[in-house]
Amino acid sequence: STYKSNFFYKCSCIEFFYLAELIQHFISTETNNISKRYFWINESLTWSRAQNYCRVNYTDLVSIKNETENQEIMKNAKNFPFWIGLFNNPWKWSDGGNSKFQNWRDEQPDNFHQLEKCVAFSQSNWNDDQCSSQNYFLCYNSKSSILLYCM
Ligand SMILES: [Ca+2]
Repeated sequence: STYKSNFFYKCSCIEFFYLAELIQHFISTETNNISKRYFWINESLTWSRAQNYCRVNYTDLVSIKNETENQEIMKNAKNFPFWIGLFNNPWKWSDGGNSKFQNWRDEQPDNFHQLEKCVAFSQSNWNDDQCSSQNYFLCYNSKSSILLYCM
């Protein structure tokens, strides 16, 4: 007779998806976004169209929670300026993150003509800009690559 290991618990699809969700949640919250990947979008859109594009095709516009991410995002930029997920002074991140990290350019944000409610990365720091401006942008994807397999 063949030896059957019971190390592999045979679970139903529902259980499996639930388990995968839990693991994914753990990866994105407990670890330092190990699974976060950045995607440069070489298309000029308004801030809200860029946000929508990222939400449909990836997770969201990038959020920048610390200097490490700030550097990482700068490395992924192919052009400046580009939209990031910060908007609507008092500033909020599009993905709901509540990081206090900020990297404003000198004398910014200036909310020029009271019309600047969206934030673009320009060169090495940030500037508030009109949301209707068309900029390139950077999306991120936090989905981990957990293989779903069930019978
Ligand atoms: Ca400005």
